[in-house]
Amino acid sequence: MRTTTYLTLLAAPLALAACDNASETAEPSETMMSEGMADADSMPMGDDMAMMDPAEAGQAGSGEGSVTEIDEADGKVTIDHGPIAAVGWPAMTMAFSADEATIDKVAVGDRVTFEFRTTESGGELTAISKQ
Ligand SMILES: [Cu+2]
Repeated sequence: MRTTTYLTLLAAPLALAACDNASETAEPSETMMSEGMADADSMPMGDDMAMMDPAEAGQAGSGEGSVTEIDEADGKVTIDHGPIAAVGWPAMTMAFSADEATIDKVAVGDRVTFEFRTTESGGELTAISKQ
């Protein structure tokens, strides 16, 4: 009887340890899967980039496109731009925030080259010039 009790006491912590190991190995893959799905959900940017992953903010990029709209009151320049590989953006039409001096350099219909940095809500123009 003594031996049996001893083994039972030993077996219990071992079983718990085995359970812990099992859940530890299962968790990382579950976490990676759900993160992957979240990324996939936030990737399509369409016309508005509000869904962009905030972790990507602050990247610099440059592109080419056409100015389709200017909103001086809101400080926005909307550009129909081509793909921008540096930040992983497909071609799209989107509004960039821009200061007054930048806005004054362009007009609707202009073909432009521009530089920007990404922000949580999309992008902010740092330079723009007519082609
Ligand atoms: Cu864009």
